[in-house]
Amino acid sequence: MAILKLATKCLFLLSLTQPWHGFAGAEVLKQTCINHSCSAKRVTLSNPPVNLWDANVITGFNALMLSLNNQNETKVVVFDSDTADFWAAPIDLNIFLPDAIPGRNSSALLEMYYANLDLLLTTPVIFIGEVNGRAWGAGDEHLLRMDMRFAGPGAQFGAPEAAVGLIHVGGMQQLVRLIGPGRASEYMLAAAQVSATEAARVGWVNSVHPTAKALRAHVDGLAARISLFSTETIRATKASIAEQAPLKAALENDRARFDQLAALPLVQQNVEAIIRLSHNQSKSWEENNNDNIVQKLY
Ligand SMILES: *[C@@H]1O[C@H](CO)[C@@H](O)[C@H](O)[C@H]1NC(C)=O
Ligand SMILES: *[C@@H]1O[C@H](CO)[C@@H](O)[C@H](O)[C@H]1NC(C)=O
Ligand SMILES: *[C@@H]1O[C@H](CO)[C@@H](O)[C@H](O)[C@H]1NC(C)=O
Ligand SMILES: CC(=O)N[C@H]1CO[C@H](CO)[C@@H](O)[C@@H]1O
Repeated sequence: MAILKLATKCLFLLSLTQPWHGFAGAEVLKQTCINHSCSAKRVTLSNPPVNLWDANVITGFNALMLSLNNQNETKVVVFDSDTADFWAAPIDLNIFLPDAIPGRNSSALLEMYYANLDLLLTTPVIFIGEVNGRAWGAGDEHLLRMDMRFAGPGAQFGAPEAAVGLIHVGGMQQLVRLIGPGRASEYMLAAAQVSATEAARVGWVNSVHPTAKALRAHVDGLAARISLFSTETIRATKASIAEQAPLKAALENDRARFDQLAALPLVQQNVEAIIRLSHNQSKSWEENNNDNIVQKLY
C-alpha cells in the first residue's frame, strides 16, 4: 500500500531510462525517486514470495551497483521491499548444488555475489536499508554492508548459517563492529532470530519506528536531507567512515572459512536436507527459517 502511494506521489518510475533495464533480473529491482532531482532514490526488491537472493537478484543487483559507479547524479539509495513479510531472504541454496540452475554458472554467480558485497562499501553513494520484514542470511549480509539501517515493526534479522554449518560470510565483520563481539557471538553462534526492537537496542539497526508509514517518513526525510549537500562532502564522509571499516582481507579470510565449511560432506547434506524439508525454500518455511532449520535438522 505504502509503495503504491509513494509511486503515485513520487514523480516517476525511472526504470525505463535505467541502464540495467533489460538485464536478466531487472524486474526484481524497481526504482523510484525520493526527491525532485532524484539524487535520492528508492530501489524496491520485488522477488516474491520471499525475496529469495537468487540468480536474478544477484545479477540485477550487480548491474545496479555498476551503474552507480562513474556517475554524479545519485547521492543516496534506499533499499526496501514490496514483498509482504520479507525484506530479503537467504541465498537460493540451489546455487550450491552443481548444475541445479539451468543456464547459470554457479561459481560465476558466487563471484558476483561477493563483488556486490564489496561494491556496497566502495561505491561512492550512501546506501540505506529500510527494513519492515525479514532480513535473513544473504539479505542481512547486504544490509550490514549498507551505510545505515532502519526498521519497522515487522522487521526481523538473523543469520541461519551456523545451523547450516556455515558462517555469515559477508556480514560477520560488520556486525561485530556494530554490536560488539559478545552480542555477535550470541546471535551468530545460535542462529538467532532477532526482533526489530532488540535489533535497535543493540545497534544492528539505527532505530525502529512504530509503523511502516513512520519508518518511510523518517527514511525519506533523512535521504532527502543528505542529498541537499554536495557530492564531494557526502563521498568524503563515507570515505572517512570507511577508514574504520574491517579490511577487505577480512572478507577474503571469511570467504576461505566459508568455502572450507561448504566443502564438508555434512554441510552438503544439510543444504540438500533444507531444500527438501523447506519445499525449496517456501514461504511458510522461510518465515521462521532459522528456527525451522534448528527444529527439523537437530
Ligand atoms: C563526475 O564529477 C567529477 C568531478 O567533477 C568529474 O571529474 C567526472 O568526470 C564526473 N563523472 C561523470 C560520469 O560525469
Ligand atoms: C564458470 O565461471 C567460472 C568463473 O567464475 C569460470 O572459471 C568457468 O569457466 C565457468 N564455467 C563455465 C562452464 O562457463
Ligand atoms: C527451486 O527454487 C528455485 C528458485 O526459486 C527455482 O529456480 C527452481 O526451479 C526450484 N526447483 C524446484 C525443483 O522446484
Ligand atoms: C518530490 C519530493 O519528495 N521532493 C523532496 C526532495 O527533497 C526535498 C528536500 O528535503 C524536499 O523538500 C522535497 O519535498
